Amino acid sequence: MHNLGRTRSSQQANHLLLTADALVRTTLPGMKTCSAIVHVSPALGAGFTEYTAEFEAGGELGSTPAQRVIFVIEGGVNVEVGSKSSKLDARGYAFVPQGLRHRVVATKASRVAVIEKPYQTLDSVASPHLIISNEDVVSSHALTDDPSLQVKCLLPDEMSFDCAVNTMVYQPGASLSMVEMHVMEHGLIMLEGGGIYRLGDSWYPVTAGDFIWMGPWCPQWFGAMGKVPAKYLIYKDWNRHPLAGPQR
Ligand code: UGY
Ligand code: MN
Repeated sequence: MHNLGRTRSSQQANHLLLTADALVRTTLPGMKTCSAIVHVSPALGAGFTEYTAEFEAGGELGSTPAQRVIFVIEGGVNVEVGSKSSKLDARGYAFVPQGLRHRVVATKASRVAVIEKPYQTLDSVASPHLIISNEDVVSSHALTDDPSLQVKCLLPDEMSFDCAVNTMVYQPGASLSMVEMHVMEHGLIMLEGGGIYRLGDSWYPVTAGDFIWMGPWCPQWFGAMGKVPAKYLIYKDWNRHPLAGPQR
């Protein structure tokens, strides 16, 4: 089936929308029975890379030169560090500090969001620590006092972490209260539902499975539409002086 050259995907100077019909799979070094859909990387000017890893049962990620966050969208994986193995089911996640040797091995066919970012050290601040958890046990808070927009911060609010990874859930009809423009960039995977995303000077219909990159100061706004809540996983660089990077 072809779409006569049409797609919702769009690449602009300060943002990218990738939709399911336009995704191309590749294998990254070290991957075993696993493929990657690379959504964004420094090739586009981003200070991080984000990909969806699609595992067969027993499949495995390769190593990374950076710190790594994984979030299980579907399926299950084991995160092995030394002799310890931790099982992550759907919505399970892990933060692995840069340089910590580990394995990520799927226990069944799985889809996992992977975010990797070179760590920016901070004088007199200890390195961040390994985290193994599940989104279900993280408490949420309302954004800008709007109970219909709930945020869960998956990483601790500590200066040792140079990035934030959050989930955001919008009830149908809920929206960001303002058009945001900020120094941080975002990588975003729509997990459930959909709505309209304003990026730059364009408004895009978006749905579960879409990926969005927003560059620094990309004007952004989202309104949830439809009969089910819209939910996304969102990354941003965080806790560092603007003159400190990121290294691109
Ligand atoms: O954390 C954020 O900047 C978030 N509110 N941005 C967004 O949802 N586009
Ligand atoms: Mn934002």
